[in-house]
Amino acid sequence: MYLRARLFLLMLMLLGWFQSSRSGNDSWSDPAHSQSNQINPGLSGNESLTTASLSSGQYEIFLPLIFKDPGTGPRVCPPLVPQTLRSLAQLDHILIGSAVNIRALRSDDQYAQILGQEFSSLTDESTMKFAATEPALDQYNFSAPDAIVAFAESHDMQIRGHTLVWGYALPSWLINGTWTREELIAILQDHIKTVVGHYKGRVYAWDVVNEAFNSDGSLRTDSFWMQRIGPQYISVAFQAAHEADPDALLFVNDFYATPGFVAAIHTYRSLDVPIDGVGLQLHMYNLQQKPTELSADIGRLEAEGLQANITELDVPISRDTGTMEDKLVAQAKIYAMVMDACLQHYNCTNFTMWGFTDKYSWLYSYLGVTYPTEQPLIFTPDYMEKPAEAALKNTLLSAACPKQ
Ligand code: 9MR
Repeated sequence: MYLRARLFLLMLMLLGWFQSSRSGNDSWSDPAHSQSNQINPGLSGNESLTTASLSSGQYEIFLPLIFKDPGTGPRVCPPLVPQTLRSLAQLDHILIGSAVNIRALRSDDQYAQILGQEFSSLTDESTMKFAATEPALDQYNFSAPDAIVAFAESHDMQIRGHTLVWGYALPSWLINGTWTREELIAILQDHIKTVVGHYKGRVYAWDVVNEAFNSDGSLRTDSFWMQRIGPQYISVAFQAAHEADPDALLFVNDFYATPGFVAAIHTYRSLDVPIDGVGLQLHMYNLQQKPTELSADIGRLEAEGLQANITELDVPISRDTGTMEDKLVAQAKIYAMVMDACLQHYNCTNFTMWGFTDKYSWLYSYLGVTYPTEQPLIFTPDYMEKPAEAALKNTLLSAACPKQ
């Protein structure tokens, strides 16, 4: 079924072997690109992520290659209890992440403690966006994201930067100003270079462009950037981000990876637009849905040599019918199925949820519903494990240690 992907993997393995035999190293990691090891510095020895770098036009793609041995599993398979999510995810060579609410991080000690303990990747939910980082032209404010980045670093967590170019979260000076197209291109370039440059070497991956595409791969026309700059804003944004931090992985973050969408990304890459991966948001509103398509989506990206990250998973339940118990079981199944789809593919390297505790979720204000009617995440408001959290742990452990 995944013949193309397997052939591609084989090609990468041979390339890695060739590189390692040329350099005389036992490991396949490419020391010239510390980004590869930065993906999860907690790994070592046989458990390390290994990378190959591929030339694609004028830039290189760095792909963590994840080697699983379903026959024997890793050397050490721990009991499920008392493993953390991040230690189990490490067995499967992926990062597990959460979006972070800055107010909660500053005011709720238990929130901070669980976040640092359970997750190996962190995404700033709001404070890296345009309106927050450049509230006035050429005046930048990094105090909130600096605090989040410092927290992540002190807990050995990787940071996904979110997001540089979006049609929302824009400052009024930008929207209401009178700009020529050339001035807006310069504003966009300056903004991206300043923000990415500020976090150079500290943010390992950026959601450069957010929600820019329709499902058929055409560009959305309701975006400020599309309306004022035109389609070129995509390449302008990626080039600026790449110049500011050539080692950062650069993502398109969107809702899907349909054939049309992946074909569009393919075209950009063939024009040397430095796109390393696609973030799949996955706000999954329908408990009855079977994310069976997801594995195919990730596989399509894999066949293109693109990383796939799950970037914003949450599973709202308030629109569904049934008892609360049924809904929580159905929710857990969806979390497990998404994780399973991610673990099936070597290019799926980061599994991030849009928060972790039902104490804080963007969906309460968005849907106008309160807890417990809505509860889209994996911990209760008092930080107890929900069925979804247990399902994720079981899926992670059984993928890494199938004989247990
Ligand atoms: O969850 C985020 C919310 O707190 C912010 O107010 C909002 C606007 O900045 O953005 C929300 O996050 C969005 C993310 O950045 C992009 N994908 C959809 C997310 C939910 O709206």
